[in-house]
Amino acid sequence: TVPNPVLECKPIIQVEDDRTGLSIEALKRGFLDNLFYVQGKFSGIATKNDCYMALAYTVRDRLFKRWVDTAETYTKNGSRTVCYLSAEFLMGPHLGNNLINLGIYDQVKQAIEELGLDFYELLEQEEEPGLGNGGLGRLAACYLDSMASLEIPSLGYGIRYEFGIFEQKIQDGWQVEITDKWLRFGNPWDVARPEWSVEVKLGGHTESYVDENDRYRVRWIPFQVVKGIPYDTPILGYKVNTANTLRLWAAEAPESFDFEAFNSGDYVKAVQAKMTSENLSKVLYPNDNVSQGKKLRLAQQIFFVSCSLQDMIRIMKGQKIPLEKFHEKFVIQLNDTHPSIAVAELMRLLVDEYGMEWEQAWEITTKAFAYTNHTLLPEALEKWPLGLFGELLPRHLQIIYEINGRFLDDVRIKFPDDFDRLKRMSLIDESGERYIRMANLACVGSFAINGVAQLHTELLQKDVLHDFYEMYPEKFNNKTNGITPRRFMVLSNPRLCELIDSKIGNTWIKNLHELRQLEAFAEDVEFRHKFRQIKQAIKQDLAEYIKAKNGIDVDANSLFDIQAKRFHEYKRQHLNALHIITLYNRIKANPNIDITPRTFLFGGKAAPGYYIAKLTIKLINSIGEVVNRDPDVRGRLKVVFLEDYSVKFAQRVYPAADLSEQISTAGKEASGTGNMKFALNGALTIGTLDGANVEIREEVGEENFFLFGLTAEEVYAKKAQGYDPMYYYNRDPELKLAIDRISSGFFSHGDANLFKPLLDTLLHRDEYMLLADYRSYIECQEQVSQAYRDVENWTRMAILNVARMGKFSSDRSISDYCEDIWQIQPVKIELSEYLQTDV
Ligand code: BZD
Repeated sequence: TVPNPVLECKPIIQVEDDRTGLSIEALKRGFLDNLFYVQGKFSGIATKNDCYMALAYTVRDRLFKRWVDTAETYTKNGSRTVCYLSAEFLMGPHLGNNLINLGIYDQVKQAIEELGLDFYELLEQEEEPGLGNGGLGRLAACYLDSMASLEIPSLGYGIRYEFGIFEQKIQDGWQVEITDKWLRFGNPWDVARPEWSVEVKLGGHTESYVDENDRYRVRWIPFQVVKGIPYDTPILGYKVNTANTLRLWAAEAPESFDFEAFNSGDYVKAVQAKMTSENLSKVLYPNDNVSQGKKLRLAQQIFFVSCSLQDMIRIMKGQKIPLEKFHEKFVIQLNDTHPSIAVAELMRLLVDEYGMEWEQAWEITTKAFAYTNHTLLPEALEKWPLGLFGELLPRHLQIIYEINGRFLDDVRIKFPDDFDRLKRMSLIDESGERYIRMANLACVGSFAINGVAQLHTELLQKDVLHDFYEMYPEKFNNKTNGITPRRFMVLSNPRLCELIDSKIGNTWIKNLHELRQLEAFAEDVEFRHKFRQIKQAIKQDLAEYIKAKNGIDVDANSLFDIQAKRFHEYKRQHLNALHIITLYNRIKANPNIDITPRTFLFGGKAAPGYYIAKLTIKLINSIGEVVNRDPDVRGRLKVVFLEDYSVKFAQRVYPAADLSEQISTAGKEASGTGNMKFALNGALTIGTLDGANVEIREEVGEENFFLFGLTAEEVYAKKAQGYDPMYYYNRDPELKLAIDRISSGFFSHGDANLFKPLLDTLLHRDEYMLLADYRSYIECQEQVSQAYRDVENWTRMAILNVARMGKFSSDRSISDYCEDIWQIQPVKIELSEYLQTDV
């Protein structure tokens, strides 16, 4: 390598205070400087977006020192590093979060206000990177925040989708999808690193050859090569010097690609090839909890996985660590099976590209990977048709055959003559059309396998991954999900935080268990009063937003009953809808009935191809149209659909909830994380014994949780007996009336066909057992309504929920991963003298 004078000498760079100073004056100068030099505007003609950008750069300037020093420390120390591989990172807006984690929120707010600008308006301006669908992508984002806050060296690796999750519009009650052009005004938070680009091969065929040492080798002649360019975003820890990196790959055609076409003058053909390459990082697949089996999706997976593994090898070379120590330098967490092709890709890199023996490569690989499963739903388990797989990844197919052959030998030895077991465990499903089973590959290639809540892990062991549990019991462990209190309390609920801080100080933000000290204040009348006032004020704000956006008047004194999450039948938004109709029917039967006023709020997107989910959105809007204007209701019930639910919007919604709807069929929701965000913000939960609900109830106490419905075991038992939804329909007149009201066309301007597909699934299959749980749900909701009337006791319960949510900090989750799986310790970052700020 050529000596690099810039690296050899290390001058003290003298930086203008405008770049780093934290005084109000310095922040103001920094802002104006960025407005001038980055946006090229003077304040007279600056748009709101110019001001947002100038502010973002002002904050960015102030975090770069941490970022550079963190990278330098890790590089010097050769620190062991967690690589979190995820096809999704649902980060939410960066600006507010960075202000919180840098601890400069108040100063910056003051500086901006002194410049005569509206600080909140500028925060609102940020276009959020919606690079995820829901829980899985948001979990990855919370984990990055906690890893940085706990000073754990880590890299998040994923895809820089040009179009993130679609923007949802509601037209005539239906969901309409609009492309999410989040990069249209530029992204101030990431930095391209073209010097670290890598190439990824796709398609083509393989050849075998004998190398100079007489060894049998395979080489892959690809049909196409794609270039991956990394874009780095700094991930600040909370009140520590650590700033880790989220590295997202964008696809491009390599300059040299198809130069034949260029040379032969077929310019357009060459440019077309460039476009095909760029397609790889064009768009996020908008499905949550279902695998579509599309070739482009597999191409996305190998693309970011191969880029990331090559990047890790580059880092090792830079730190002069021999490749044999790969698993000591890195531990790679697979966020579901989406990146699980990494098992075969690392084998390929080690064996084919670096000439390692199979056995050693396998030893390294199986010590490097750990796999998190996020779902029990069969339709979400990824499997790739063998033909499709082999066309795109011919070499990986051979490697998977080899892994499978050796693995099945092990199974045979442990379980002789158990042929059915071999068929079930094989990496290849040969029961019909042949498929590669990605969960099986992840299980075989990883040293740890975890579920995301206790119940979920138990069900994995009992059912979905039972054979693997019997084969490798020592690999299995539970890691209950968590959420970051920085974004989902400090940033989103400043009023509640201020009240909490006034009683117990602010160290709970780093150690959420300290919220327990609030238990004492549940008995304090004055505290309860303040707590209630805050909730009320937040509800009022949301009511005003709804008035402006939906044109609906909602009463901030009514019970805010919120279900906000992706639309999926297993999450049972339609069970909630049946409750609304039941209350409405009671009012119609007796307009003077004494009913607790409620506002039903729904938010969430449906996968564009998921018809029943979209029809459920239409149903909710149709119910709202009728209920919201019926004079008999007298405003006691309101139904509102909150358009385009996103992280940014979620931050407004959680603090405003009285009641959190967590009503999935038991055994279907792996964990849920919205359930935690609501409860931490003082909502009570109505829920089934599913996912993390079980543990939330355990923590907050059963008297502070509204439980209903069948247990997972009862669900299985009922299915086994032959479940008949009509039995419930015929026996429960209120249920029958609710369903009949829909089918008669009452909510659809007389159209009796509109909701037929939805009702047919309910009455004839009811896979998710809404009818079986209906009565229990309705009765439980009656308890909720009664409880809400006892204002003091409701507040007491809400406070206890907040006080007892300590377990659900993602800091706790990450500490558990560090101890039980990753075997990694924190690395303290000392800030260097490299930048001198007082010139
Ligand atoms: O992961 C979710 C589960 O449904 C939740 O119960 C759980 O809390 C979170 C985090 O562990 N799963 C997803 O969000 N899954 C997906 O979004 C997804 C996306 C593409 C393909 C398959 C699943």
